[in-house]
Amino acid sequence: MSLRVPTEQSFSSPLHHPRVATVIGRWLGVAVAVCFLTGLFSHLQQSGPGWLFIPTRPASLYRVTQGLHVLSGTMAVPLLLAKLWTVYPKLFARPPWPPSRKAAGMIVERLSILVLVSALALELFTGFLNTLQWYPWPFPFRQTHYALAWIIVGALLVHLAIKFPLITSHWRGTAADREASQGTGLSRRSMFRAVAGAGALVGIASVGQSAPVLGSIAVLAPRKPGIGPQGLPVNRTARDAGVTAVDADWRLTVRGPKQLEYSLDELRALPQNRSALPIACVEGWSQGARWEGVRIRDLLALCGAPMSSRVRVISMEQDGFYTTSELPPQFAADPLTLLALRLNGSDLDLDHGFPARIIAPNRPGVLQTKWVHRLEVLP
Ligand SMILES: Nc1nc2c(c(=O)[nH]1)N[C@H]1C(S)=C(S)[C@@H](COP(=O)(O)O)O[C@H]1N2
Ligand SMILES: [Mo]
Repeated sequence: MSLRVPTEQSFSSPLHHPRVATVIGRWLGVAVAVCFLTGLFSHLQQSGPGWLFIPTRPASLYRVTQGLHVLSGTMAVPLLLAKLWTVYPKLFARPPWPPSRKAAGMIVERLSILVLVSALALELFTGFLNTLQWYPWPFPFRQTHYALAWIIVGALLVHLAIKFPLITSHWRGTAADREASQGTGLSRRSMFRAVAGAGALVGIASVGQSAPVLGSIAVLAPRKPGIGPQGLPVNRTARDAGVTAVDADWRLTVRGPKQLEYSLDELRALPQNRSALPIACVEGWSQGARWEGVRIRDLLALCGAPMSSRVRVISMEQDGFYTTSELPPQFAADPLTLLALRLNGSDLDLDHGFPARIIAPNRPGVLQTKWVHRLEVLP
């Protein structure tokens, strides 16, 4: 038996045709673009650069963008696999010999594809594991995820530029394309249906984590709507956060022009307001809930601070990524932003941040700080 290294021509299926790569590439391109833009929005919200004004409306904006982020990333996985299958015979194409400008171009192209594919595969894989709240690696997830996103965008632009002539000539199916697709085996149309079907299937199996109507079939969703204390999922329990029962000498401190201190009963005696707002976790799950508590703007007024103040929120949790957060002025002043004491009609469960937590519109879950015991008005 002789072993022969295959050449590009050894793969005769018409499904390796550039027209197939173009069609699947378009779908993957849409998924990557949606994922990138929504991810950028999430990153900017969390890093909060001073120059950026984030509106507080629509109140559910972040819920939608982050739901789309996780959905498009998840759906990109089968699309990427299909795209790779379509083009892998190219791996066996021999560079022209002797070395020429064409060969050099081919090497640059190969390198850009190597970077693109490895960065995208790593991004999608670690991103998906992150939705499962599994961090089996030593590097900081968010920074790495963000850096990889830019590498992907850069490599993708190079890839699109190199392939531009091929993409434009196969953007529409031509008679020659259809001719080339005649063959035995799976038809091109069946392949497109199968790939689109696989994308739709993983989408439907995960979208229920942010669209409760589909919650019951969300087998890929680690968090199911409605499941958790007070009918709301918990991201980090009090126990994991090292927060134990809160006793009677608990006080909320508000530090502004005046320094104020409130016991829980005193907070309950202040004017109470209601907000219907979602928790929208960066990991993709989200759910609306009914909150009740004291408006942050009322606390600003009570401590003599101007309405346009930035507020730092400090948790009783000692160490962890989310022990503090900041409310930019438009968030602190928004009438929907509460120091919530109640959820869905009863006192907060300890896991949801008892005795007091932040809830604000259009805000990533990571910034909805639980177990708040101190507010500081920033100069
Ligand atoms: N102090 C503190 N607040 C926190 C967290 C935390 O780990 N510590 N987790 C945040 C995250 S990631 C989310 S999604 C929401 C979830 O709120 P819930 O557990 O009440 O649903 O709380 C946020 N507030
Ligand atoms: Mo979260």
